[in-house]
Amino acid sequence: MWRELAPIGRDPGSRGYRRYAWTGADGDCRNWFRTQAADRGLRYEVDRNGNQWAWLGDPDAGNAVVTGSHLDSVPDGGAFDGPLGVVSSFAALDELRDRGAEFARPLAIANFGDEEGARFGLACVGSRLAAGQLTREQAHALVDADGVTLPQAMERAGYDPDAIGADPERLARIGAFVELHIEQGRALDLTDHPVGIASAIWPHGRWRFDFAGEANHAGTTRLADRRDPMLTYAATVLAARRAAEDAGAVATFGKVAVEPNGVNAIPSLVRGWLDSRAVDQGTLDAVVTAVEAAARERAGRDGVELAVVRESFTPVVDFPHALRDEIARILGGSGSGSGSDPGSDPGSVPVLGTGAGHDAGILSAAVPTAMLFVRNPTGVSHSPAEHAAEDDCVAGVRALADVLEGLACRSS
Ligand code: HGY
Ligand code: MN
Ligand code: MN
Repeated sequence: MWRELAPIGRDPGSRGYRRYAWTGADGDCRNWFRTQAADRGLRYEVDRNGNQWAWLGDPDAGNAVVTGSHLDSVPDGGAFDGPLGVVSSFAALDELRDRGAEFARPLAIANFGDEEGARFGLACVGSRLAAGQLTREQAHALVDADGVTLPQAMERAGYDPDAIGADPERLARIGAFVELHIEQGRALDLTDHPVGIASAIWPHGRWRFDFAGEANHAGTTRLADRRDPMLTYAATVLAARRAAEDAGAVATFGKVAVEPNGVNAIPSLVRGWLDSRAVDQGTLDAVVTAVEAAARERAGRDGVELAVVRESFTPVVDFPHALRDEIARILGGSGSGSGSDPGSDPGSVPVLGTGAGHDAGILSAAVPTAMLFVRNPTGVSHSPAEHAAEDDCVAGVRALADVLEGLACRSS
């Protein structure tokens, strides 16, 4: 499975993945998913929002145990972020069949569309639409860097953009959603556990800063006469780092767009996207407020106009303790809050928070959700260098199989 998926959407130069929503690479990933479902005799569905489902048993029986993740990537993302959860779900089902497990509840494997928001700027579009956290109108307003709207992109990929929207009936079928994901950090690497359980997801969001100045000649315009938005942008990036350090949070300007983007032209406009995350809402608000204040102060000195737009936001997610602790018991640990420090109780499975967003976080508002993390020896993610050891991936499949068996199967 892994080897069949690996070449899809991989850039030969960077060796990173470019699997953006509703592109050809996304379509090839979707075909891969459908083939895996068919190969296992699973009932395949694609829902009104383009999320894919592979069912074992009767979905209408309700109280289903669902697992899965996403297949799309960030620009030049790694091979594991998303796909490890989907591949491990199919492999865990194969394992359960090898064990002769008998299912007492329906089981589904899901691929949620556009989790990374790499093309249209909003994270978790497929799961947000399903959970009613994004309206059809809001989704239709999404536009990519080439001016292609989300509806146009969906239509070109053969999907009906007017069908998208909340899907409460579908979510009502779900009794529990468990997402396996490569850890995007090194907490597990500090323990001798290849698998951990998620406790929480930090609140996080994306803000677009538009710095509007005055285009002019780089060679003939006196410094005093300039209204250069690049200066304001640069000062804001440095202010973001200071604000994050002061607050024990994170802040990143990872994407910037310059108009007209000419070497010998003072820009008319610089657009910078801030990604900021913090352990709680108050801290996150304080960081973003400080960054915006610093940007406004500098804009005033540079004669630059500033507009700030929040493009994506996910509040803190506290995974429900009952499901979390049941999973910890299945995996053989005490679990119940075995300490935020993953190494706190060596006998138990580590329970750890994360600053990375996930579909399990979005769906947590509608259904009981949980996450399993697979050890990432370097912690690197959102990079072609992202990697997990095969033994740890196998341990993840076995752990997911144990969890699915414990939740969905008759105790044999
Ligand atoms: O950005 C994130 O936290 C996730 O990878 N979408
Ligand atoms: Mn990601
Ligand atoms: Mn992910």
